[in-house]
Amino acid sequence: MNYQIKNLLEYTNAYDKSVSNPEQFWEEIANGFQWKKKWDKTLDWNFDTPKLEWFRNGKLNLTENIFEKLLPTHRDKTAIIWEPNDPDAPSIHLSYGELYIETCKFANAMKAQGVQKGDRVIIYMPMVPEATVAMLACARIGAIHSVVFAGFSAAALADRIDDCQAKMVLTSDGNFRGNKQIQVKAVVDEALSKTDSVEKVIVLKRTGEDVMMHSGRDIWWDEAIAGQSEVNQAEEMDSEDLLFILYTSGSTGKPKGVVHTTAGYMLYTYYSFINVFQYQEDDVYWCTADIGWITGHSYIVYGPLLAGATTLMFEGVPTYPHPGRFWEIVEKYKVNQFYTAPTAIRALQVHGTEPVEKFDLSSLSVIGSVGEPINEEAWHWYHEHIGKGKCPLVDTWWQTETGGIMIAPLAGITPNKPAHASLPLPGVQPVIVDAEGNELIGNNVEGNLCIKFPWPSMIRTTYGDHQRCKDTYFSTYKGMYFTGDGVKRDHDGYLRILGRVDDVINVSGHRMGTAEVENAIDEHPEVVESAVVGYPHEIKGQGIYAFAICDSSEKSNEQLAEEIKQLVRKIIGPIAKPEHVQVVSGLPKTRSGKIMRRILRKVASRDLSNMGDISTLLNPEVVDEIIKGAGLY
Ligand code: 7RM
Repeated sequence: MNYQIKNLLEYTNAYDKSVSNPEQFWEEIANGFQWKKKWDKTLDWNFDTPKLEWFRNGKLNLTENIFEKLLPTHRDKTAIIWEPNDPDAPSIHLSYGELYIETCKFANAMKAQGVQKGDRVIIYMPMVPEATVAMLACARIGAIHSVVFAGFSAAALADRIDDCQAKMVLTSDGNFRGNKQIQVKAVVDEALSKTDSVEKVIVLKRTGEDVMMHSGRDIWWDEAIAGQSEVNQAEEMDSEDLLFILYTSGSTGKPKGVVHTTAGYMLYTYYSFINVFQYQEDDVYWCTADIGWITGHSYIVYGPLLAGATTLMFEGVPTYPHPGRFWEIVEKYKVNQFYTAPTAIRALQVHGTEPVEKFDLSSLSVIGSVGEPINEEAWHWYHEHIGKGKCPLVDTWWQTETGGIMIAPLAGITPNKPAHASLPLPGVQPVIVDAEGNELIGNNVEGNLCIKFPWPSMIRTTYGDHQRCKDTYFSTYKGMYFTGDGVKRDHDGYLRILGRVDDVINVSGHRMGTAEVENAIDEHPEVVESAVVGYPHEIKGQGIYAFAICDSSEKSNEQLAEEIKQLVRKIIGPIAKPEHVQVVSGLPKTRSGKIMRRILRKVASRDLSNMGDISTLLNPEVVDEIIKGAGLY
């Protein structure tokens, strides 16, 4: 694999070059791709406007770099392995040749339904190969896809359709998720009753349930592709033409449409994929994310396929029909690289090691984590019981806005330190700044994480509102991209992400990252997961309020709470001892597993006004329980 770093010296050299001559560094990688016409300026930027242009006037089509470039050598290689929700149902193996045909047919079908270059297409689909086909077909014809997680409500879907004025929606009749069957098409119908930009809906038959088909608007997938040609001339795209929009919910208000463009995103997802995971030609790679998240875009679909990898797509959930399902799949397909989220690890940790030990995980060579800070206990459990102590664990820090992995170990090459994302990838220039924006240099410093130089897959704008992009990311610190995360550079020079900066608690003038306190709480043998927030405290400024999920204990909640307080006192010190510990059965989570601290902060401050939208939560029902448990009813 070209441009794959093989040892520490190569990493250091690549990194140094990427800083001293970033343009030349990325040009060399860009030269390995197929262009219809080469670019005339590699990079044009300023972080004030902000203006971000990579490979100006280059012409290409991303999918030609998966198909036309790779088919001569990869036609019969498996591109996608699909494992269905039901373990007894047949799996699917799609070769690069077959994926190409499916993509072309669907590209032609969309065109026949009136989609043109530049049109927005919403993808609201289950985790099936057709969802990947849909994304690639959009890229093929120059339509801009916006994937919306198929568990979102009609209101959330309608907001997104409306914001980007989508012309088409791709969906299914229903979805299977664990033992649930979700009526997806009905949600689309409801969303479309609130918006008016959508002209056509293409519906994949997945569950076979009865659905309403609106005549003139809705068409079955199979009918749409019937008779379509198996070839399609790829649309010529500019480097900076939009590839996709992906919405991220801000803490309040409208969701932001993060915009990614063609060439830079292509380069960076490819480069980061082969280097972080150290993918080798015959490996089977599996990322458990949903394609509705950036992780699914960059590391199920684009990065792996651009690298000619075999990427596994799983329709179901980790605990169905049993809590060993992930490991069963690893054994079944001899998965080599496995990439998941700390929240999934902790959920499986609760079931002990028995479901793990039933399966042969010896194929694994790299395991990865993404989405939130991974606490040390979960890190060690994952490393020891899944990685058997021999697999590098890549803790990958990045964001929807960064498009690809920014700070992470390169598996087996750069050092692996528990709960540390460690070192930046070549091309990434992180800086730690204090509240005034002064750069903190040297080791043993802690502050806000910014990036001071552009990288190819960075956010270009927020769709339809460039000012919002500027205000959110480029205004806090002049001349820098602000990530919103806190970070520490430890005594060895490795970076540890401390979580969102708005999670920082300040107790009597002592800054404390929520992750630090949570790590201590999680050391308690009966704690499964915890979340801490600050709340206004008369004397200390802020006090610490902890929420903890505890497992099958014979102890009372009061006893557990007291033990947890004493444990934190012992591990971090009296300053970090929570004022309150509330034992809960669940924490409010977003669909990608991030704790919605906003809600916990409200409860902790005993203020239930303006709770905001909780409909996008995975488990809105726990909110009531938490409010009651806090004695607020
Ligand atoms: C890929 C993704 C981004 C936010 C980010 C962080 C947190 C993600 C890690 C992490 C600590 C990690 N995109 N985050 N990965 N924190 N260590 N390895 O998750 O846009 O959905 O979220 O997630 O706070 O800013 S995202």
